[in-house]
Amino acid sequence: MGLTSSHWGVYEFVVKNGRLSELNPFSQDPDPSPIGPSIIDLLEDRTRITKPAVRESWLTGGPGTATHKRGSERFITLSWDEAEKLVADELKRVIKTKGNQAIYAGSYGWASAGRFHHAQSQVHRFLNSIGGYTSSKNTYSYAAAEVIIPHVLGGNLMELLTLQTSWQSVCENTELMVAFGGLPAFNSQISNGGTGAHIQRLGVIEAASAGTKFINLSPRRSDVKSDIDEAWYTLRPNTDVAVMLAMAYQLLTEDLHDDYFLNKYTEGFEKFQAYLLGRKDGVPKTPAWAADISGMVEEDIIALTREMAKKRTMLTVSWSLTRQQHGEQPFWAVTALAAMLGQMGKPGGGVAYGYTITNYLGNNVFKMPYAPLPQGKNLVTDFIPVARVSDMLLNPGQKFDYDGREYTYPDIDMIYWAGGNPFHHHQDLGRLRKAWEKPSTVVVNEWCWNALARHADIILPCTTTLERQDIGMTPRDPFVISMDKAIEPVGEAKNDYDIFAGIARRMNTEDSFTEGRSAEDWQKWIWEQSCKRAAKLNVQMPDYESFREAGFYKSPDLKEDRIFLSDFFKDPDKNPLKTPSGKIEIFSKTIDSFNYNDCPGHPTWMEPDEWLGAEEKAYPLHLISNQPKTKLHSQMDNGTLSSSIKIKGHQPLEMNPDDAKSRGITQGDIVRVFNGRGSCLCGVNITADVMPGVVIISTGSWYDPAEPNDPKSMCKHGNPNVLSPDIGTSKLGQGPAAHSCLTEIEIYDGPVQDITAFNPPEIIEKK
Ligand SMILES: Nc1nc2c(c(=O)[nH]1)N[C@H]1C(S)=C(S)[C@@H](COP(=O)(O)OP(=O)(O)OC[C@H]3O[C@@H](n4cnc5c(=O)[nH]c(N)nc54)[C@H](O)[C@@H]3O)O[C@H]1N2
Ligand SMILES: Nc1nc2c(c(=O)[nH]1)N[C@H]1C(S)=C(S)[C@@H](COP(=O)(O)OP(=O)(O)OC[C@H]3O[C@@H](n4cnc5c(=O)[nH]c(N)nc54)[C@H](O)[C@@H]3O)O[C@H]1N2
Ligand SMILES: [Mo]
Repeated sequence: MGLTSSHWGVYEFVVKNGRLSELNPFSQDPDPSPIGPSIIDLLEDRTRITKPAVRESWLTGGPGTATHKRGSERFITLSWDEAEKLVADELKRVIKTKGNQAIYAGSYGWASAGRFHHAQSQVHRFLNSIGGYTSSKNTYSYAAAEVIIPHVLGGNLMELLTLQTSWQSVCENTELMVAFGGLPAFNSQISNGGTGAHIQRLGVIEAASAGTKFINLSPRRSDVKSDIDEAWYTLRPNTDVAVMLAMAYQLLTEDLHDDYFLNKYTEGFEKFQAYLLGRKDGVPKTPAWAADISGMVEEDIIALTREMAKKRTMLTVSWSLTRQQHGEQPFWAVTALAAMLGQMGKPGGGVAYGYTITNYLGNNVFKMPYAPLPQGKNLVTDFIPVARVSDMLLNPGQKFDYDGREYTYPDIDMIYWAGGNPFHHHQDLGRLRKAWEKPSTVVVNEWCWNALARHADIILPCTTTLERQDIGMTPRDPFVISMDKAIEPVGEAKNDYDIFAGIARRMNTEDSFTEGRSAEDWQKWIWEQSCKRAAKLNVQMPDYESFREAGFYKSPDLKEDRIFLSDFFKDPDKNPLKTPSGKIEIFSKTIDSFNYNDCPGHPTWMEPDEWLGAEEKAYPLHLISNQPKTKLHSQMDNGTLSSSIKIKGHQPLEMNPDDAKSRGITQGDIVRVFNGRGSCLCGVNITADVMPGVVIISTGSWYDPAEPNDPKSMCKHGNPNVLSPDIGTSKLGQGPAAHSCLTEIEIYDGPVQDITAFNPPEIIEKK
């Protein structure tokens, strides 16, 4: 018995005869996620990587040999001694001949919960201890918002999200919640760094029973439909901004906007007003105009706007709205709209950048100042916006724009990835595979033979959380968990920390990486530093031993209800925002001065390249690739829960009955989804919960090319990223734009395709 923590929840584990046999919900969790127990069958599954291994051509020919064979070649096992030496020598070679900036270790991704054994922290600390690496900025989750919101509200988006209006305030005050992108309740199973008690779904139910009316504006019905009676209005994907602008127009022309709020708290409204009225481009942003773009009914836009002005209204946006071309605009436009309603800073009103998207939003937690594992200093200044990875690899030396400045892509010769899976998260996987051929060497720490591991030259097997002790600790969650080691490491797997310590030893830099501390020493150090920081806020945390003994620690309750921007609202002179004007920037002089054609100085509707309203469409269906409800991204795709919803082994695709009928498709058919970038096979779920013209493939099915040597190959399994475009949201944010994607679908009548993603590659045991 013991406790373990994951991004999807805390569980009590049971071990029998050295094997994990059960994961049971944490006693403090009122709404546990069923994702957890999937790990039980996977720890010793055939997909487990049990020994260090090297791609055959790389071993025989050296760095840079037959890089087009990455992903399809067999591996030769090595001892840890040999593997550590190989990686150390290769790092030394690259640093000596090309410089540290030639190592790309953006290493984006979610890895595991647990503060010390956090793979990215480990790889970054290690590489900093040997001179640094080319890094990445922002996330795949909401990069466009991460860059635009600091211009509009100041500060940092991740910080602001933790200050969001609490569910309590919503329950007590919100009369109307208008959710662009709906309330994806399944997504709230997750919270990065660990989830002690799941609160989001219960928050929705409680608010609904207290009288909050929920409106879902989305191409898809919300998952909360089984819990509450939400009103659903469909709109074409990527057209929310047009609807928001029309609502703003309606408020303005019916004089329902709050002039006092706009004058006192915002900057540059006149310019936005001129745009709304069409003074600039001759196009008034009327509800009729927006209806034409979005497919919404004009009268619905008008009626909703009037209702919003009358009631205490919370506007909320899904993060998916940022993962589309011009993904900066929806978050800016919704902020401008909320400002016009004049309820920002009032209980239950204003704007939220998402509820139910992850578990910590609106959870009213006292923000504990927990200490991180120190990262050291990265001496390399080169970086990329994270989703520009293929651009960087394909175009060394090329210039790119980002947030008002011009930068240059470095020339990458080595990739080091630990925690994260680019063959899950990146768009246009065919293009990524071509780009992935560029560096001489790819080193990956992984525990399972997913597409990332297969595309490595040197693969180093790491442990999972259940094979090591850690502390589950994040300021976003009230529960700090003493994570126990459940079983011994499987095969020859090692903790990421020990892997890096071993490589460092061979580079004579072990001391600067480990500082002489064991993993347990570091955990104690993190705990003690955290206690000191907490004491400064008058919070007494238990000592390390008492914490370990108790199993978990719960941070103090927050006394007051958190209301987003309430200090600013109460006294904007004393508590100005961190923007140039100190106010909400509806027009931003800074952004305007960048002169970007794809991100002007105020919220603006711009047609995406791929959308349903385009005059000429190469493909007729809009593909949304949302988050998978049965797992976190690609993690445990081969587990029982994820497998349980597959259709003949393929990823399910949701489509409207009309679209199915016109193509002669019936429930459960296997279809080929295709566009100019690629194709994949899916099994069909026909449902009226998706609007006509839109299809949905959740992400996370392990990439499984029918022709492993061909980057453009069809994915047999159903990974939507073979179809999605690899373009930046704009020159400002350069975020990923997976959701601006058109496709076509036909019944698949080729030979039956077995799913091979879960067969490990051929492995030769070295004698
Ligand atoms: N089309 C499309 N694409 C998307 C999205 C979308 O909506 N549509 N969403 C995007 C979003 S929001 C995100 S955040 C990304 C997520 O993309 P990722 O975060 O890259 O996806 P994960 O599958 O969570 O990858 C985590 C990896 O870490 C590994 N791992 C787990 N524990 C450890 C450990 O202890 N050590 C090491 N070394 N490795 C470990 C896992 O096996 C797994 O391969 O995807 C993005 N991609
Ligand atoms: N179970 C589970 N939960 C997760 C994750 C997971 O992998 N699994 N991943 C986590 C991560 S890393 C993140 S960043 C968050 C992401 O959270 P979100 O970005 O909010 O989630 P998505 O599921 O991608 O999208 C939610 C819904 O947005 C709607 N939508 C898509 N495009 C549009 C549009 O143009 N307009 C409108 N109005 N609606 C649109 C669709 O109905 C879609 O189902 O989820 C987190 N939660
Ligand atoms: Mo994300």
